[in-house]
Amino acid sequence: MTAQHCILIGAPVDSGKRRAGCLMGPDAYRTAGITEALQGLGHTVEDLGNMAPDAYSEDTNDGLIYARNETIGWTSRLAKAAEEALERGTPIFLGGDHSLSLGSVTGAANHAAKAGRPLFVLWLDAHTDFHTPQTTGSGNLHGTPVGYFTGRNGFEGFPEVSNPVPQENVCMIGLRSVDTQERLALEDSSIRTHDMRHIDENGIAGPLNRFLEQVSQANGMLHVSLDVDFLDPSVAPAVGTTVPGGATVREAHLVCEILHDSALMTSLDLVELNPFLDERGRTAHLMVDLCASALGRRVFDRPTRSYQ
Ligand code: 5AB
Ligand code: MN
Ligand code: MN
Ligand code: MN
Repeated sequence: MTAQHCILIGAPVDSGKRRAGCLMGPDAYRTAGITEALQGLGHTVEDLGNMAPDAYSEDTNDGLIYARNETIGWTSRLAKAAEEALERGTPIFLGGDHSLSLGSVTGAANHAAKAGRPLFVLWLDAHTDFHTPQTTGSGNLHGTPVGYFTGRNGFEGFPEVSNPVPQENVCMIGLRSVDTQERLALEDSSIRTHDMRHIDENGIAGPLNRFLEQVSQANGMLHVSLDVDFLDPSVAPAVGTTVPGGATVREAHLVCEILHDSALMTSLDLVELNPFLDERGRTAHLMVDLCASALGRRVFDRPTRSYQ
């Protein structure tokens, strides 16, 4: 296994929805031993501590969109953090709610553009997060990151997306709660969507391997965004948006193990953990274990799969 330089970026973003608690996520991951787990696999770990948003004008929260300006402040800060960290290692964003991915993914896309490589995004989530501030029914921006980084209209006032991720470079797995507006827009797009029924009928490895094949053939960089609610709430209760019927512990580990064997993942988000809702740290521990699988923890070695 190749040792990597893992750069932990604490992103205590709590502005993407009204229910508070994700701001405790980064410290919960540290308490659950993320640094030690990665070091134990032979990686070097640099913890940048917790970031703060760029300066923003105060939110009034009298319109539909909740904490818009604060989220804008986070977006510009985290985009810079992603771009800088990718110069030196593998950034791992410790969330924070999913609105942090407006920043982490656009920063990764800027880096990839400078490196002359395409960026691909694997979205592991119950939701598609494909809203724009115009289509959202809840006004919660954690439901909009994919809309933003693929360059949809309607994000006036947000940092300009200089390098939108092409729709055909986005693959979603784990879907089981999609709003009508999102579904209509997705049907009109070339984003690859795999709902839980597809996983039930065909297994989770097939769509993932097909996507990784595509990443490899394009010599792409790969950003992985893991939302806690990708997992079934019975095994991962520490999340505000529980949707039954999610991935099992083994399905999630298999995804991470295959990701590791592919050697294609270049950055990672761990998002939506709300430690306030956890049961004795079990969700935080599971997320740390999944991160470890993605960075090389295994029972026995397997021959490395070549995707060329
Ligand atoms: B998450 C919903 N589509 O827009 C909305 O957890 C849920 O980051 C968004 O995936 C869930 O509010 C956002 C109903
Ligand atoms: Mn999400
Ligand atoms: Mn760069
Ligand atoms: Mn979700």
